[in-house]
Amino acid sequence: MPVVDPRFSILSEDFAAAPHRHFARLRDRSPVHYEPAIDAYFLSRYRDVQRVLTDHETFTTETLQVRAEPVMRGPVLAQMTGAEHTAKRKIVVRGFTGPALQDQIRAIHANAAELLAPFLPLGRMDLVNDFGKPFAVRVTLDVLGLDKSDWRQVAAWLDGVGEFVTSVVLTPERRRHCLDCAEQLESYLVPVIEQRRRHPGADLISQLCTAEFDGIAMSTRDVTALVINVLIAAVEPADKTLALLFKHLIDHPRQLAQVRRDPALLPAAIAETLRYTPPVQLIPRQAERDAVFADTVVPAGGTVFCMIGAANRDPDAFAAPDTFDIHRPDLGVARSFTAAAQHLSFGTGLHQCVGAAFARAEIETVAALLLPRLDQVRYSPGFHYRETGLYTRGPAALSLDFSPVREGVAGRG
Ligand code: 2IO
Repeated sequence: MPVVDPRFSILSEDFAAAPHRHFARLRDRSPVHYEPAIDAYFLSRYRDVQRVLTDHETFTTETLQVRAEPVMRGPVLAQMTGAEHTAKRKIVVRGFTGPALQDQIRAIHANAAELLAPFLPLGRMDLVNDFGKPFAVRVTLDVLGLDKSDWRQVAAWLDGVGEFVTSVVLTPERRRHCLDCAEQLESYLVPVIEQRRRHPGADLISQLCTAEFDGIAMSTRDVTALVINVLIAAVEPADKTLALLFKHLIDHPRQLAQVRRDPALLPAAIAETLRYTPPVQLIPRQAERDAVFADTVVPAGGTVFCMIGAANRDPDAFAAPDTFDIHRPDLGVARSFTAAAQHLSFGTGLHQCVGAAFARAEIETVAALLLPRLDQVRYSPGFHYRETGLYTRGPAALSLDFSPVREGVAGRG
């Protein structure tokens, strides 16, 4: 057995304050770190994480039955297998690529411009709470053809759903609250889904209602779960990725200047942000049978958490992994948003993120809109940077100052 500090815990405040400070020690000294309080194994090496996410026979997504299904109100894509998974995944892919994605980019641009406008003359904006969070919810509501004016209510329900799926520990009280949120979200969605089934439009909910696989249409329960899946997956990581991109660029002024000069570098800056600080830090799997990693056995039935942040900083996968470098040759920018991505921030294997192309378009469109408008962008005086979350992780806030834009000039260009 490797020598480990028995007092060290991933559930400690020390780890929560700065997970990346513990990654190297975990990879070197405790690559299969067991947490007795939650009976789960944490894997931190790139090759182990990659193995877990691609060996679908040994590591299943069955744990989502308890980790997701209760708040998704039905089975999500990631927990499906075989022909059902292939067929439904194709339907969702179609909803987020090609002509559908082109429409979505228009919605992304319009929502971003509208939300940004009031802040431009002020010269100050919290990129997380003033912009990123409302933006992500509103865009997703537009894509689904839901009423944008409900965004605050939907955001509150999604907080509960997100807390449930991303919890590492959950008290009975919080669990009840999360389930209440999910039930209310379901009651809000079901009448809309039934209506779209009768009168389909061009939105994603209508596509899900009318799409067929093996000649069978999806039930309302299936569509509800997929819609809640899309809502949480599109909302939860979006503000984090955007804020982390700006944080890293502000902290690396030379790279910020390069991206400003050459916006063609934006995809590399986004891909490197995803590698360096993945907004989704953990991906759970369940061992179908005993699995051996070096000198440790994960027993059949055991829960495994893939530590994406630690894997993405494994020196066996990336040179100088703790350096943020948009020019790193081992990033493979062109592949970074595809199944061949080198970083593991969209997962890998059969269940790799179906929304990766949408995520790229979203962050790219918004960053390309913000960068030229946020001239002289810097942290607001007295701003204290802090990240939260073990499962999904990002800045609690990102208060930025920039050169105020005179009214009337905003929105041009
Ligand atoms: C809803 C963690 C927000 C997904 C999830 C149980 C399934 C799946 C993910 C991401 C991001 C969420 N898992 N998206 O990790 O759809």
